[in-house]
Amino acid sequence: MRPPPNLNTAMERIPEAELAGYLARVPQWTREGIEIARAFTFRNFREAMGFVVQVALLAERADHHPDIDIRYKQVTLRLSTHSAGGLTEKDFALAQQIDQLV
Ligand code: H2B
Repeated sequence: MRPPPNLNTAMERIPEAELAGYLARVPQWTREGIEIARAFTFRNFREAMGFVVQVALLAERADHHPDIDIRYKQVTLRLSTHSAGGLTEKDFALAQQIDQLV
């Protein structure tokens, strides 16, 4: 079976001057240094975990994995491209897909 096309694609860090444009596409995410982060609050733990599972499926499909902090019904996601040491298009693409889940 052929791997998804984004596998093994070298991702380059987005230059500082271009970051504002990318951030404008995901206004609910906050830049925190070399990461972008967003906190989500659900009605209960069950709904929070349902969301986390959906994020996990997206992450596997993209071969790109957010840091996930689960605290009862609040989930905080942090995205960064470890291999690039900062933010790449992969982070913003996944953030947009995650935004569509809620
Ligand atoms: N997730 C994130 N956030 N950054 C990465 O650099 C990364 C990843 N690398 N998920 C992937 C997996 C890499 O380890 C595999 C081998 O493609």
